[in-house]
Amino acid sequence: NNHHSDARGALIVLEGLDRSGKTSQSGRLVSYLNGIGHPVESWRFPDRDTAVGKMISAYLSNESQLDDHTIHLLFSANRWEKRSLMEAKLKSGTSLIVDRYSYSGVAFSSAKGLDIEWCKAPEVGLLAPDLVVYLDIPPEKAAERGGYGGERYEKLEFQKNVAQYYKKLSDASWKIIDACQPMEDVEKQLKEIVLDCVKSCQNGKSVSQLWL
Ligand code: Z5A
Repeated sequence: NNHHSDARGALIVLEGLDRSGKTSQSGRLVSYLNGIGHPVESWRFPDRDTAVGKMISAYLSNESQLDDHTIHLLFSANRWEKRSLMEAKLKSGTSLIVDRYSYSGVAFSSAKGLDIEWCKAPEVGLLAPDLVVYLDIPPEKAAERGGYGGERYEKLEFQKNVAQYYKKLSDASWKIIDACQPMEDVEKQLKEIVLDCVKSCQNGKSVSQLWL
């Protein structure tokens, strides 16, 4: 156990299209890190349990209608309401594996036609991830997995558009994993990348803020 007093947790974000495997892989990562004695929690955005999260959930399931700007700001608010808890967890040495974050916020809203800079603005000041892993899958392949449910964004044409915005947002620091591989292969690659990141955060590197 190399968890010592000044060690902080790592903020690790998984991004990717719907059905790319984020949920499956974050579960596996958490078991792995716990198994080697590293404190870790699995988080996801939207967090549908908060008051804001309930509004988002109703919107996604088409039970309510909202203006595109309004829902964008709610997604962002849903991250802001978790910011201080997130920071406290990291400071206390717990790593967070987060299924979707600001990049989903910007990619999905921009794909609807909102200005990308406008979309980034409310994210400024949120905690910057130590690592972003993009689970890369062609939208057509993702659509074949289990089939889309009835949620608002689960449509092939829209997912193709989202993929383009993810590309615009990505930079050289992102780790891209081919998400069409068998789950075990994706898992193996993820573990290596994530372990490196967790270790690098234990050396006192401070948490920075979006948007770089
Ligand atoms: N959204 C937004 O607009 N703005 C924001 O700020 C945020 C989100 C944060 C809800 O997200 C929607 O909100 C989402 C973006 C938008 N809309 N869309 N699309 P969510 O997190 O609630 O839902 P999701 O992440 O899109 O869906 P998901 O179904 O949870 O996908 P996933 O986690 O990436 O995949 P999975 O559940 O792990 O796997 C899906 C299926 O594929 C399942 O049957 C697996 O067994 C299978 N699978 C997974 N990996 C493999 C491999 N490697 N091979 C074969 N089969 C696999």
